Amino acid sequence: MGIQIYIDGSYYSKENAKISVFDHGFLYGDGVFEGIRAYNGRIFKLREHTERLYESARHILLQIPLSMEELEDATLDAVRKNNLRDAYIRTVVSRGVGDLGLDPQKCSRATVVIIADKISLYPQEYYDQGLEVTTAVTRQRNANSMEPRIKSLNYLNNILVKTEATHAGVMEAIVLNDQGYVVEGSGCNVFIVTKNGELITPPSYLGILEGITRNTVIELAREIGLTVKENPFTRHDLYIARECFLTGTAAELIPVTSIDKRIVAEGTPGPVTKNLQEKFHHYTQNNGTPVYPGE
Ligand code: PXG
Repeated sequence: MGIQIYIDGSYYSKENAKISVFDHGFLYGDGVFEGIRAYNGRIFKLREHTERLYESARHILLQIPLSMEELEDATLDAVRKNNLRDAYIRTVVSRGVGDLGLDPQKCSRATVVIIADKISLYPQEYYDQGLEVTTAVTRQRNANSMEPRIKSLNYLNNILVKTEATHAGVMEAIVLNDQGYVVEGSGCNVFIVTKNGELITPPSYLGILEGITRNTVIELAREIGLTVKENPFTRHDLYIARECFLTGTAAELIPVTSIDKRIVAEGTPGPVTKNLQEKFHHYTQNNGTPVYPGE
């Protein structure tokens, strides 16, 4: 039996999990989402993801027809229903069915979808040897028009960035904002280690999605005594960094060993990156909301 997908309180097979073409999520990208992981039978940072979803929804005046607790229960249930221990969970809340006009008030009820599936991991060699990346020509969308802190269904900018990476023959591209500051990847956050041994990541006010993996890595880094700063930096700082890595729910913590064909330091993952990878792995295996009773 294939996976069972939650739509508005009922479960459907993959073939039958369908949404109306009049849903404004489809017509306009009007909605919000989360990508969440479960490790070893526990959902990682469930409360943080749920809060971010509700904050994104709040900004766009989208009423989620469940309380936070109800949505968390539904998320746990969707993982349980599919007998998963390690999972990738995609929660989508779209504006719902309306007419062909823009007006969200014509949509009477938001649609809630939870897809819990097996994770397709990045190949192990990326974690061990690191990724080659490029910097994208596409800039970050301006926070005055579409705030990057909203995890909305409008991911076209990110898709264009990902396409640039693919065309360059690499897995990920790093995005700058309209002022030339480094912000993030197409679906991940960016860190560098400077020659002073400091860990730097762009501050959220520059226009980034404030990653939950990012925030966890900042905490873990501080616990081991590293100086962590949320400071703006440019492409030049990327090129002269001693280490660089990406973080995200899908990527976890992946070293970057080449940027626009410039080798990062020795071209192999550095000691700070490797240490944090290990700390992060340990953390994910031992924290989270249990999916199965008695665990
Ligand atoms: N920035 C952006 C733009 C993202 O979409 C992150 C940072 C990292 O945030 P978290 O909370 O996951 O640490 C994301 C993550 C994928 C994928 O398949 C990733 C994301 C969304 C959709 C797909 O890599 N978001």
